[in-house]
Parts: sequence; structure tokens; C-alpha cells
Amino acid sequence: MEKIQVVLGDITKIEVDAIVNAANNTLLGGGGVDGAIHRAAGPELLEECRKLNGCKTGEAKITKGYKLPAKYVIHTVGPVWQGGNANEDELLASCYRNSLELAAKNGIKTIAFPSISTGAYRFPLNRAAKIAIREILNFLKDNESIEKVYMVCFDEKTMNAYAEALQELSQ
Ligand code: AR6
Repeated sequence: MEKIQVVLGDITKIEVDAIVNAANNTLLGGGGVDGAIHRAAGPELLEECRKLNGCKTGEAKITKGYKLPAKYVIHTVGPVWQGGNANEDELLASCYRNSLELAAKNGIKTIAFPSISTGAYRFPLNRAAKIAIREILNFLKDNESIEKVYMVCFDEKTMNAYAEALQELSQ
């Protein structure tokens, strides 16, 4: 049974132990998926985020999920695409790795990721999808505690990119 599932949908509606937020360094909210998560979770999420003192690019921090169906939110900060020579690939890989490590440490069994960095941060989609799937597969290889990882894509183009990467890399 495949532990990774690529789905089309709104990550704020997914019933999992944790959803991942594609946040910015302030962790104080923004547009895109970050805005949607804060709206759905309610103002208590921002209150907790204010106490975290931000987050470095590639790292991850955890909060409760408040009004979300998910119990936790793992906030990570993807790299802004700057052409590919600013360590973007490694930083994006770190987002997935650190989020999964933090999840495992907190007893999370099911987790949902959005397509980190491919919106406002302009990371090329197919390149991001390969990095994401590679990191998730690598993590699952050495970790038994996480049972299911959803890649929640907001549009079909994004879904196709992740589905293709999954097919390619899981062979
Ligand atoms: N569910 C799932 N995916 C979504 C949703 C949703 N509800 N809404 C948008 N997406 P982006 P980034 C997709 O821009 O590139 C914020 O302002 C979206 O279609 O949200 O990492 C932060 O505060 C795209 O495929 O994140 C940062 O400043 C993907 O989520 C900055 O944007 C990521 O797009 C982070 O930029």
C-alpha cells in the first residue's frame, strides 16, 4: 500500500493529525495557503505563532490546529526561488525533512503537505515536486511511525506534477 497519496483539494479541510503550512519567516500569516490556514484555524493560531519568534527558511515549528480538523499545524518556510543558485533545492528538501521529523517526534501518524514554495515563492513546479517526493520517500524508508502522507494540491497542474514525480520516483 502506497503511503504517499497525491490529492486535489483544500488543505484546511483535510482530516489528518497535522497539516503543514507554507509560511514566511515571521510566522505571522500571509496570503496563499498560509492565509487560508489562519482564516480556518481562527485567531488563536496567530496568538500562538506570535510566541514562536519566527522560523528560519528550511526549518519547521509546530502549533495546535485550533478550529481546523487537523490537531496540529507544522509551519515551515520554503525558499524564495532566485534562479537556482541560492541553495533553493536543499532548503526546500529541508522543509519536508524537518516537517516530517517534527511530526514523528510529536506522535503524528497522518500528515498533509501543500506544494511548498511553488506559489508566491515561484519555485519551478516540476523541480519542487521531485524534491518533495524524493524527501518524503526517503523519510518513510527509515521511519515506521508515519502511516500516511498526503500531498494536497490546489489545482490540477500541481496535482499532475506531484503524481508524475511519485510515479517516477517510487519505481
Ligand atoms: N490548500 C492547498 N493548497 C493551497 C491552498 C489551500 N487552501 N491555497 C493555496 N494553495 P503559496 P509559497 C497552494 O503562495 O509559494 C504566503 O503569503 C497554491 O496554489 O501559498 O510557499 C506566505 O505567508 C500553491 O500551489 O506558498 C509566504 O509569504 C501552494 O499552495 C508565501 O506566501 C503554495 O503557494 C509563501 O509562498
